[in-house]
Amino acid sequence: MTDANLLPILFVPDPRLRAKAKPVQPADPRIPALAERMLATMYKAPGIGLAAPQVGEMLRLVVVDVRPDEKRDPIVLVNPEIVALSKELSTREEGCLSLPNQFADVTRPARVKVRWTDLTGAKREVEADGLLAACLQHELDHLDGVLFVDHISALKRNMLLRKLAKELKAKERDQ
Ligand code: K1U
Ligand code: ZN
Repeated sequence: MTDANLLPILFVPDPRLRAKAKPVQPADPRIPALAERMLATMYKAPGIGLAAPQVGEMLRLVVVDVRPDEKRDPIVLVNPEIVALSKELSTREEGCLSLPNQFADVTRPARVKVRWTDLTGAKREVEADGLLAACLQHELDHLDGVLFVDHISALKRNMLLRKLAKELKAKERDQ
């Protein structure tokens, strides 16, 4: 896949990152090519996940590969849903391709069960922990307009958002 197929990633404060995405209709013919372009964009970034609203497509579609440096093992999730969350919590540092160079410790349920439809139309389910659990929750949040900064204190969030705005402005000025 050439760079021409890469999709531009939206940055905060683009309002599309705060909107709720719509369900993908069964057998929507646009989905396989969009998922392929999202995967190429995610690997190039590089990232371990990408949700369709981050590339301006307001659809409930997510791609994930939590081991991008090893043999590629992508997952494409159409209309994913969280069906169970553990009571136990876990904290890890998160970043987001829509808030470049901003990181914060985020506390979320340690384990998650997610159900989705794959590109063949089959129903799939996974019980995840560790990085995959955090990544799936982060990506499914994007489908509802929720960002990782919504899971941290208002003080840290405002600091991080101000820092991001300053860095993006400087980048624009330097171009
Ligand atoms: O949704 C996104 O913006 C992608 C984001 C996902 C994510 C990161 C960390 C915890 C939960 C979810 C990223 O991929 S940020 C980049 C990143 O974490 C990474 C990139 C390359 C190698 C390893 C990690
Ligand atoms: Zn993100």
